[in-house]
Formats: sequence, structure tokens, C-alpha cells
Amino acid sequence: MEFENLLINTKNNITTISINRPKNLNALNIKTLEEIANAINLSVENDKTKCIIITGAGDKAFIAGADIKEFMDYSSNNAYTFSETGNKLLFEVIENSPKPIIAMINGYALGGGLELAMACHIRVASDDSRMGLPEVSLGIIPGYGGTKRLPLLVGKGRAMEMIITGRMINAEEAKSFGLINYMVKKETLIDFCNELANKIILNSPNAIKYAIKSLNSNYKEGFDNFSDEILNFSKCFDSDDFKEGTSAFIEKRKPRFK
Ligand code: DAK
Repeated sequence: MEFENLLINTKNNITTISINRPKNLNALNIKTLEEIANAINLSVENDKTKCIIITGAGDKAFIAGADIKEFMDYSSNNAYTFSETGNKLLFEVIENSPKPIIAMINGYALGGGLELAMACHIRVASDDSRMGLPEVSLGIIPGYGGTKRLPLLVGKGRAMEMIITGRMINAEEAKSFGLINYMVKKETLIDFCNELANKIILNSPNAIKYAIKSLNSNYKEGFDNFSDEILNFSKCFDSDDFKEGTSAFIEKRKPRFK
């Protein structure tokens, strides 16, 4: 299958999926979200793949968020639909993949990019990476599971602070928060992730599948399919703050919220 915005490489039972929009810091547009979902589904079906690594092309970003230029004109209805389908078609597919998925964070992991990394089973970041959920600076809230998965990884207090300040944290802080499993030197990132994948694939694929399923089931109850996040997220799209936040980004200025 041909992909417009992804590079895929399978070697020694490890499939690496690289989001390839480096000029836009690998921002996620709808086409890319669909392609990642297709690539994961194909990898899950492919007997040659035992572990998946997701990363960003170029040396600056893993994923700098959802593509602001694409979603700035959305209404609350569009936002609701895209958030609901995006969660189902990609983020839940990643989280529930029977084959382990490692997020290889090689730079900025912001907004939807950090949300994607948080849906993965393991996160490894290079020491120059920066992570955050800056949605409130654009007049919206995280819409791909950020308000749900971040507190599970770092605790409610840290998640609240990260989300309402929208601040970026560096890899060292992310490690101390438990947001990432490992921080490694940039030049060793690929080797480290491949070694980690190699360790995992020595184990029983069947047992790994059930371990993921069983572990994930701890967090399903009361999660209500993320519907409150989707609803609150979509409501933001009717606001003047959303128009001001996204316009300010495009015009490369600070937003002036009323
Ligand atoms: N979207 C679109 N373009 C982006 C982008 C993004 N998220 N991030 C960067 N770019 C583009 C920049 O516009 C710039 O393009 P040109 O001006 O060269 O055409 C190019 O990438 C390089 O970026 P910079 O020139 O800004 O690079 P710097 O090194 O100066 O700064 C930065 C790097 C990462 C600090 C900065 O680019 C930045 O602040 N980027 C935006 C970060 C951000 O706010 N991300 C979005 C978070 S909100 C949805 C579901 C979920 C979401 C939305 C909708 N639906 C279901 C509807 C999620 C929302 C988010 O992710």
C-alpha cells in the first residue's frame, strides 16, 4: 500500500512507521491520521511484524500536534465527529493493538502528537524532546484522549497543571513525571528502541496480546468511551477564543483572549 505522509520499514520483525511531514513538524492532518490507522492495521495483520515503532521524520519533531491549519475552520459538529471517529479509528486501535507499539519521541510531541504517544504501550524520548498539551492556548481542550490518559500516567495534579498552563516540559521532567519510560541521548534513540523491541519480541506474542488486553481493561471501567472529553472539546469550537487562538498561531502572534 502506498502512503503519502508515512514512511514504513519492516526489518527483523520490527515495523517502523515514520510520520513524514517534516516541513509542518509532522502535524497530524486527517489524511495522516487515516494513513497511520491503515499502517497499524496492516502491521497487525502482517505475520512479519511483531513490534511496531512510531516516530517522526526529520530531526526536530515527533508530532507537533494536530494540523492547526486544517482544524481552524471546524464547527463544533465537525469537531465532535472527528474527535469521536479519530478516537475510535486510531487512538483506541493503537492502545488496544495486540502487537506492542513503542512511541519513539524524537523532538516536539505536542497536543495530538503527545496524545498519540500516550496511546502507545511504551514511550522512549530523546534528551532534547519537549512535550506538552498546549490546546488551551488555542481556545480548545485536548480532543484525542489527553484529559484521560495524561492523569493515568502522571497523576491528576501534574496533568491538571500541564493542561491548564499548556506548558511544554523537557524529557528529564517527563521522565521524572512517569510520562515517558526512558530518556536517551538523541544519537542512541533508534538503537535503543530497536533493542527494546528485540527484547519484547523474544516473548510469546500470544501472552503479550493478552497482557495488553488485561492491563488495558483495568482502565476501561467508568471511562465512558471518552464521551465527556469529546463533548467538551467540540463545544470549544463555537467560541471566539478558538477563532482568536488559531488565528494568532497562523499570524505568528500571541493570542488576545477576552
Ligand atoms: N499545525 C500546523 N502547522 C504546524 C504545526 C501544527 N500543529 N506546528 C508547526 N507547524 C508549522 C508552522 O506553521 C511552520 O510552518 P511555516 O510557517 O514554515 O509554513 C512550520 O511547521 C515550522 O514551525 P515553526 O516555524 O513554528 O517552528 P519553531 O521551531 O519556531 O517552533 C513549535 C516549533 C513546535 C514550538 C511551534 O511550531 C509550535 O508552537 N507549533 C504548534 C504547537 C501546537 O500548538 N500544536 C497544536 C496543539 S493542539 C481535533 C482533535 C485534536 C486536536 C485538534 C482537533 N479534532 C478531532 C477536530 C488537537 C489539537 C492539538 O494538537
